[in-house]
Amino acid sequence: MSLKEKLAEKIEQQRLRTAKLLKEYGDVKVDEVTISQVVGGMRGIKSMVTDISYLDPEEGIRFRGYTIPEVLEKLPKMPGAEMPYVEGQFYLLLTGEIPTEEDVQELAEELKKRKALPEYVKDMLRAMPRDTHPMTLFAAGIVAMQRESKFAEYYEAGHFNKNTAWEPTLEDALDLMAKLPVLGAYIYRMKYRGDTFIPSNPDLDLGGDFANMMGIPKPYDDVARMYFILHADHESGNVSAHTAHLVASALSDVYYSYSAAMGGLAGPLHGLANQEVLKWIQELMKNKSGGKVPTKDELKKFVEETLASGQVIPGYGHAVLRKTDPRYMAQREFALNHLKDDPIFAVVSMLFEVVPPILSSLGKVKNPWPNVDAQSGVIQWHYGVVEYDFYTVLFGIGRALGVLANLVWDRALGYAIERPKSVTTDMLEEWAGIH
Ligand code: AMX
Repeated sequence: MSLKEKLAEKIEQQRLRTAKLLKEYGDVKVDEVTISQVVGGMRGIKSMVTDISYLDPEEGIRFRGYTIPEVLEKLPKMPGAEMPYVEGQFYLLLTGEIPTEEDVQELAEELKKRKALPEYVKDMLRAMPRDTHPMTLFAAGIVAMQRESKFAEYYEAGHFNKNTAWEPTLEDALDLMAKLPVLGAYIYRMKYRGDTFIPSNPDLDLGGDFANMMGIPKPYDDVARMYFILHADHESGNVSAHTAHLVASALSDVYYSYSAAMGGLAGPLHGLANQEVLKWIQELMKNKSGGKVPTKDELKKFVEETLASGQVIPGYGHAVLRKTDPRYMAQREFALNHLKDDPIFAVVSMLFEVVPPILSSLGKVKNPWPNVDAQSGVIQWHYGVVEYDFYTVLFGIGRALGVLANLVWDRALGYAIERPKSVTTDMLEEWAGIH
């Protein structure tokens, strides 16, 4: 059964479940909302649906019900690879099923046909100032390709129909997913490698071809696969996923939606944190320990100084998680195998011992444990991707796997345009009994 046929079958079943919930149980209460949630970024309010992933505060992310160790173990791998095919993760997120090797190959072939980057995107990127942030180039490249949207074409032709709208959305999702690694590598080679581009190799899988286009030898293909799989999704309330869902709820296509999401991912409290971690560690090594691995006492002092200056410890804490991020642990395992002698990894490991007790002692940090960003930058640096600014682009390529799967399902289930209600401070004071 092809991916599209499989999805059609799953969508039909899921529509029945959603329709029943709406028709018979629409008035069932899901949550109550407090003033601190309304003022405090809607934290924790249960107000969205997604079956692509679920973030348990204690256990971390589950992709379609599977934990990270399960995903890394169960998804098909190519002979000799340490990490599964990225295409397999995309298939899992789209359909909810662990693909067979054949399913993966079919999807990989589909993506290969779609990966050419339009020439006008390259021209546009080259016309932009070279000191433009790579996330700006990435978001601009995505929105520039909006003219390719099959959903927009379908809508403009007057074909919009709630039953079929997911089909052109799937086409767009496959097109964009195929092009994002090419776009990312193009930006990298243009900006940091003096316009020396390496063409895509049609024989390689998504992770392998990304490493090829970046110009980085093995095991960077496995690093790319791991990075994209781990960053694929983190349920739907985070800034990038929510932004894409919100924009798409206006029936904007995936190009508009995903480029908007990238604006959110570029923020320091979201995707930018992975570059902050590395910057912070290198500043410590340069200024405090003469370029060497610091002692535990030097490290503690640096952590305390950072906090005293009013800054957060990058890579630690999370809005939802309350334990060490399993994405941190998966990357740590890889680093323990491949980066044993890397001095920055030595500091990352020491921070894992030093930071949590200090953050806990502050009494206000809800999660003193490391998140994904505490570990990912050091691995990129080790393999020669030393341009911090680029790390969020890598995050953006990976995050598309989950966000695009969600957008297909948003259209399939006919989710409504988002329109939460805002209130005034006067109203809050009145409800609080202040007046
Ligand atoms: N260092 C110092 N203080 C921290 C902290 C950290 N790593 N994490 C949280 N705190 C502080 C908050 O600043 C807040 O202080 P305040 O009351 O004085 O403003 C207090 O602890 C309570 O915050 P919280 O409820 O525990 O966290 P949050 O949900 O408000 O914020 C996050 C979550 C991630 C923004 C925050 O932990 C943080 O800034 N961490 C560092 C940046 C980072 O690693 N971001 C990456 C997140 C993952 C991702 O999206 N890629």
